[in-house]
Amino acid sequence: MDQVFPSDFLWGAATAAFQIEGSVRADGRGPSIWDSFAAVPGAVLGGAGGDPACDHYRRHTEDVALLSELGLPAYRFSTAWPRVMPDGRTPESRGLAFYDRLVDDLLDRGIRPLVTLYHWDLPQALQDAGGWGARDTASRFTEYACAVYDVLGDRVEDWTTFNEPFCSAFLGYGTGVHAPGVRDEGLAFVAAHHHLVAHGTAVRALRGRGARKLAIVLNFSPVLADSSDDAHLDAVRRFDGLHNRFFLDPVLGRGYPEDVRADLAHVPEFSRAVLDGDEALVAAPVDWIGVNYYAPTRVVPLSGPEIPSNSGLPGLRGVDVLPPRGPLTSMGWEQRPESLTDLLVWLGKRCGGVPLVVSENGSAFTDVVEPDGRVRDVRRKRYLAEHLRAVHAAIALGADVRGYLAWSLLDNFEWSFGYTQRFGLVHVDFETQRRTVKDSGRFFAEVVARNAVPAE
Ligand code: GBH
Repeated sequence: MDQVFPSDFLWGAATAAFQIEGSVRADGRGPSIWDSFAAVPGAVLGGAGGDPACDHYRRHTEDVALLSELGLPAYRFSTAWPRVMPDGRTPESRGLAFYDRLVDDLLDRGIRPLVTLYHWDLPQALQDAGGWGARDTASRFTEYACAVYDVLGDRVEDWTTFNEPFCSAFLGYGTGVHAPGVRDEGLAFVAAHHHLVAHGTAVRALRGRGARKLAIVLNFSPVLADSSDDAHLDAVRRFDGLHNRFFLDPVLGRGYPEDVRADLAHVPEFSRAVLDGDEALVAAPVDWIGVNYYAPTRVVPLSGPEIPSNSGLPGLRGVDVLPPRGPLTSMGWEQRPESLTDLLVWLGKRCGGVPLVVSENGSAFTDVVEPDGRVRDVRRKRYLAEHLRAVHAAIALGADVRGYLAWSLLDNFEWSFGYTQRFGLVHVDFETQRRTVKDSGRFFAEVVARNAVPAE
């Protein structure tokens, strides 16, 4: 029996500029924090950087043709701020022209573009001026958002401000495993707040310019524990607060969660960064919430509420993260599709009428192109099928999920893992730039064509 999706369900695939484009010096592009970070020895596996990545900047026509060949009705990509404004402030028409052509190509093929304005590639010039630690960066972001909107807004309906501010702020300025590689607990929260201020300000500005659908993309990780005694429940609450509610609640207009604020008493920089009126600013209404889901997190309480966490997550105390269980992906992430159902049902209730789109979901495995030209990625195909059934189950349970965008169209630059982790529906040979649709890609194309996933 097939599990059939709603008739207007949106299917597609996602990418991000820095992960696929390459051509980091073309057409006046300025350096981003990821160019600088990748140049630091030891920051990225294999010493890899953003060039040539998938050489998408030069091969975009071929890649749009690939989307079309797979029959995907939607494509989520990000615009690179350092192409549009090489110094973070001054528009560069050649950078804007690239996205202008890309959107036209997509529309010519009947593919709906969803634009993400920020997927982690801050212009280095703005980092030099304080980066997300500086409140001014939020104003610069709004100007950048408007510059992109003014060129693409007549053809692009869906706009998302940020991809995963959690990663950009907490991993970029807290754990330092992402660019700009800063390790400063206080700054991580200041940066997080400035992302949200930028989101709210940009949503208002774009709404004022007539944008039809505005959204933000957040990453979520359902939290599991081995017991439901008070200590375990409190550990779950703490991790969930920081990981899942910290960004969501202010966007939904509820302000920062009270319990998280209390847990953050030891981070005075945070409450100092939140000015009067900021929470109202962040609360600008959105039309949908993008949900990125990969894996759950397992936690255990520590013997005291102030003991530092092994996760290294800024602000987190009294909670350790346990190793993942069962079948893992090559990232070492747990495969647990029921957590996606739980997450979507929970969000469906919490978001009170704001529709959800699964804006990223996918898995990394080691893939090889076999002599017959096929990539038999059985495990990715299974992960995909199981997670699509999990989305279907959430809809049956009442969650308002409007679409599913697979991560990713192409194998690409997987941040600090460089080119060692492959998430694509399409295999990329990084020597020859040859693209090969994987078995999982063919499978996804069938699901999309039939608007249904085969039951187990
Ligand atoms: C997404 O990030 C990105 O949007 C995308 O660019 C990327 O390629 C893709 O996923 C695959 O990684 O919270 O410190 O314990 C997902 C990032 C990975 C964030 C797991 C949270 C857990 C580390 N998520 N991570 S931590």
